[in-house]
Amino acid sequence: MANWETVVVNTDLLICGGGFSACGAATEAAYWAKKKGLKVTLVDKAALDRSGAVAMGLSAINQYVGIKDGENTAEDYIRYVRSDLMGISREDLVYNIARHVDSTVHLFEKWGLKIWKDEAGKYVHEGRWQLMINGESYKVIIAEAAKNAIAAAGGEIIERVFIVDPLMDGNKCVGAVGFSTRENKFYVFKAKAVIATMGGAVHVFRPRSVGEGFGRSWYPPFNSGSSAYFTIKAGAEMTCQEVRFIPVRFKDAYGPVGAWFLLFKSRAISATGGDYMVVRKAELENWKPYGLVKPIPANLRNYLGMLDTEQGLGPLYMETSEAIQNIAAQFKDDPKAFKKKMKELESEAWEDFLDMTISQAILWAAQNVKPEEKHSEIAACEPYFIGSHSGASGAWVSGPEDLPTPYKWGYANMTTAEALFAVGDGSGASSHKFSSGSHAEGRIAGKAAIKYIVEKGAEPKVDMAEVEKLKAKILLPLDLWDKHSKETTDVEVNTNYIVPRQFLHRLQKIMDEYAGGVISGFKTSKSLCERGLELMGLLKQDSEKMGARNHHELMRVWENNQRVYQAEAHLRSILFREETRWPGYYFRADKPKMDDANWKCFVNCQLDRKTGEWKMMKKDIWTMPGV
Ligand code: SFD
Ligand code: AMP
Repeated sequence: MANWETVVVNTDLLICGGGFSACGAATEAAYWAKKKGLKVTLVDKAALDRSGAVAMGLSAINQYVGIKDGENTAEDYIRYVRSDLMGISREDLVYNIARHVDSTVHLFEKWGLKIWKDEAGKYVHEGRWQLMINGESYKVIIAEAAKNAIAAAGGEIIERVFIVDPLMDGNKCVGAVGFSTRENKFYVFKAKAVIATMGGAVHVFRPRSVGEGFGRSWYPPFNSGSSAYFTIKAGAEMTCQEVRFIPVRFKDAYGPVGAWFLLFKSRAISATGGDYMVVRKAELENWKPYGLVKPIPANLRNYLGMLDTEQGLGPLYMETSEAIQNIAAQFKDDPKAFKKKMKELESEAWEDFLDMTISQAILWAAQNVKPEEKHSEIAACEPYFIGSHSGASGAWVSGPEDLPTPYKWGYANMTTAEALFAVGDGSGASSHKFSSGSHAEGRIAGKAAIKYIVEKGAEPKVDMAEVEKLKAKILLPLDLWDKHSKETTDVEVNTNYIVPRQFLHRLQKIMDEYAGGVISGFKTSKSLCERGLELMGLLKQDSEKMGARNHHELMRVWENNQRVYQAEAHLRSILFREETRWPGYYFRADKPKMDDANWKCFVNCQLDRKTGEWKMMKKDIWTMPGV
């Protein structure tokens, strides 16, 4: 076995991940931990200042309810999420986040985030729930607050350590193991409670950007399903694993569309000029009641565009120039004011991308796109797993203590594995939390986890013999490389190992062709899922044959292994749900209709840690009384 030092870290609370929800958890937990003399440790695979989905910054805060000013209520937010997810949402969780998210946004502002204000000093809204920000340094600001809180409480932040597996004592999570991506160090974290918040999963499906564009995606390619893997491997129940997210984005550089649709009031059109949201309105009848709600659910918006594409009406375009001209038109009688407004709109258009998807601005420049003069191509992306945006996959977590929810087993956001909490992209069925809601949910879980430790926390019992076995398994790819890489002239062609990139392509091919990826027009069926699972079984056998030439490739190996668990949970859940509920995300071609009578329920799944068998379950939908 590779001769790596074992570093043991003892802590009370372990936060795995350093993204938006982790920063929320750290800020809140450190506050309570300081009062109780407890230690909080946060571990991130990257550097906290620029890790996770918000690494590049963002141009909007997508969840702000505005309760203080009477703009909306938390109940309004429940209605929005319920419809947008075609009836499938954990209303207790959505409510809990919605009632706390505004205070999180106010904290962001206090910490230095610039939120746009109008002349009357009110926040500038992009849409009903979204606020415009100058957000290039969004993550740096939020990370700074988390760092300060942990430092003030005497906690620890460990960067560039990749968390692999949970440590379990029966059904209780007692820590985690991982490895440094820079040094020859294997880490063992022993904890009384653990929060799993390592983002969603990207590159499970083959991306549109392959070859020279490989690595480009809308969601960050470095989020590889670690949250899902961690909670699945802990034996926790998972939910909505079939609910992937496919966003429509500016094509090839994945620039977000929200500001265009909501702030600039732009239309999207087909190549022949038809506005698919208008032309195809009748299709929405087939998906009622959700199809008739405003705003039309994200998957249905996608679906109408996809119908155009399928019928040869692509490419689709965002009518940027028309939108800009429409806004500036109010100044048409004053040439000076018109020119000024046009300049302002032009810079807002570029800033939207420079704040969060810089490559889109670069692509615009490369393709001579002037948004005020020329429309720009958009397309549906490859599927992602993101419980915090308009997807819903994640762990099944306990609801808030003060609500009459049936899904409650003690502590808010605790999974069905004791002492293991999940938030952000890691917790399921509570969509539309975005950056602010993820942070708020992190705060909720941070506080609950400290409460758990105070009331029930016991010294973690860690079986060090098991840890040694895990260490050998996790470092095996380095051994394979060392032993066999000199046997061939091309180190990437070897009968004793495959390199992580080859394994990743195989996984992506299975998902793309059998689970409804881009190549299959997002369509799948029972037979395709079954064949996909068969091939996945063979791929899993080869997972022990990945070789790694250095720390970086060792991380790639484990990212791949984690993606496989997310992929399998997805295939099994799509297979289990015998209907099509989210056209535009995926289409069960053999069950092309929504079936509320049998399938208006959550689909949950659970891996038996001892037998390796998956259990599939239906769970009832609970609606908030009076909402
Ligand atoms: O418009 C390990 N999001 C947007 N949210 C908004 O509020 N406004 C926007 O404008 C947004 N847009 C947007 C968004 C995301 C992206 C990528 C773009 C545009 C281009 C969504 C939010 O960003 C998202 O909801 C939250 O960030 C989710 O928070 P969280 O904590 O669940 O995930 P994370 O922030 O990605 O952090 C993950 C962390 O885990 C670490 N990690 N650490 C240790 N071991 C491992 N094995 C690990 N694996 C991962 C990561 O390093 C990171 O720290 S718009 O398009 O919608
Ligand atoms: P996006 O850039 O697509 O991630 O969108 C940012 C925010 O705007 C999210 O809250 C989306 O749900 C919302 N959004 C995007 N497009 C639309 C639309 N056409 N109608 C209503 N809401 C939208």
